[in-house]
Amino acid sequence: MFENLSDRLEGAFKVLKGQHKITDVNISSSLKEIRRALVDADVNYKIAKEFTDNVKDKAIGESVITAVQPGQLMVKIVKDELTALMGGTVAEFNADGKPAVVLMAGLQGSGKTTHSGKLALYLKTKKNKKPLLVACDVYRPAAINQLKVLGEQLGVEVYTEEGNLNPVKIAENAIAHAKATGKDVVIVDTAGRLAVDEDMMNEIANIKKAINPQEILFVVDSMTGQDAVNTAKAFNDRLNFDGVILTKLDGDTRGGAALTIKYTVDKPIKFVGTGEKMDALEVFHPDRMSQRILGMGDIISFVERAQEQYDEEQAAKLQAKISKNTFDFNDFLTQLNQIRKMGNIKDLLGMIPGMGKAIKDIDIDDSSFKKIEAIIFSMTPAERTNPDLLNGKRRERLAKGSGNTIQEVNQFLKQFEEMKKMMRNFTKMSAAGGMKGLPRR
Ligand SMILES: Nc1nc2c(ncn2[C@@H]2O[C@H](COP(=O)(O)OP(=O)(O)O)[C@@H](O)[C@H]2O)c(=O)[nH]1
Ligand SMILES: [Mg+2]
Repeated sequence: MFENLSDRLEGAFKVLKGQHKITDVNISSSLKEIRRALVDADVNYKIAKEFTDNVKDKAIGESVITAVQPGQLMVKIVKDELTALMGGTVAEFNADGKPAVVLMAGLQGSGKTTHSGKLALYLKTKKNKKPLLVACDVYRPAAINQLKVLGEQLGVEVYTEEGNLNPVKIAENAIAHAKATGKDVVIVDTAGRLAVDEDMMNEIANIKKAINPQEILFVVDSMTGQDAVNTAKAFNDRLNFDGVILTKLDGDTRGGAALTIKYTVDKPIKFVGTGEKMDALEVFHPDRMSQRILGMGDIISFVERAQEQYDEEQAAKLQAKISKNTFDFNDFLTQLNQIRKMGNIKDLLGMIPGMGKAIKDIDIDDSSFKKIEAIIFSMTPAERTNPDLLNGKRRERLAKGSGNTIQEVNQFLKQFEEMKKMMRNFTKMSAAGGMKGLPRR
């Protein structure tokens, strides 16, 4: 996410490295770099210019009174300004109502249907709501089907009227159905077009008028950069929407849309989509996002994500196994799955401060896990619980069975032993209450 921008900004701060004071001269080359970085991230020039003007004002004002290094000071000021540019604080998503009605609007392919599903799951699991999904993309049978499949997968009812080509009527009927069946949030998925056109705008405006939604969410593909911002403007002029869902952030290396939508239409980003899976939805936090952009990581989101998936009981068992040195390959598999449930590995690691940069060029994905899994799956139950059994002959068999080379098997087994050792040290350390417990040599 936003790798290009992160790199470029880092370069801009380097200009100030080793300088003891902010001066007109050194700050102006740093600011120029920041401005270029923003423009290359697909931020409109006028916004980029205003941004660096603000940063300059603050930097010159503060440098007189503060003793911190100019480079660090700039990072802090830029972080605060990025946060402000993206809206400053978290924008409330209001799902209270009897029922609350949410209207999804946006171009075709922006992610409306996918995010209708994600939102339903979010409301169901995190807000304890009973959502109803409504298929108002009536022109393509495949679109109705797509929503039905999602609903089934999520255990959320989907309201459809096959053959009815009047989305306004369907939406009205759906709300009546929601009332009759005790649903408290109605999420209306609509049809998009490839580009902004009058028919589409009329249709969505008519739906809005008929059902009076309390949240109109504009769904937009972040990878389209400036275009996303222009489309947002067109939709907002017509619909006066309440908030934005910025999708496909997992594929966005530049960040222009995330940075400038709020500024341009004065409507907040409420959610971001970070993947195709149904749980790849995050509430948008401007401050955490600017920290991520500046490579400071987002440890809060990381911990939250971990806590959601964390099973206390399992963790206690694991702890015991580690300290008794009986952690085996079965436990390892369980751990792998636990991590996997948390989402895209690379995104996840990128949230740890300093890690994003370190792993930027390394290929970490599901397939590296699959390799390891294949080795473990090739083991007999006895081998899985007792790694010491794995002599040369058995290792050869594992290599053949898993489609790896013998070197790869050896390497994994070595890593496994090292990891075990490390985990034991960690548990000893925490048991002894911190650094005191570090193993002595
Ligand atoms: N990587 C990624 N893909 C997404 C995301 N949101 C949607 N997609 C994909 O984008 C495509 C279009 O999404 P869809 O919901 O059908 O768009 P719609 O036409 O607006 O309803 C589908 O292939 C989705 O799987 C996201 O946040 N990340
Ligand atoms: Mg759709």
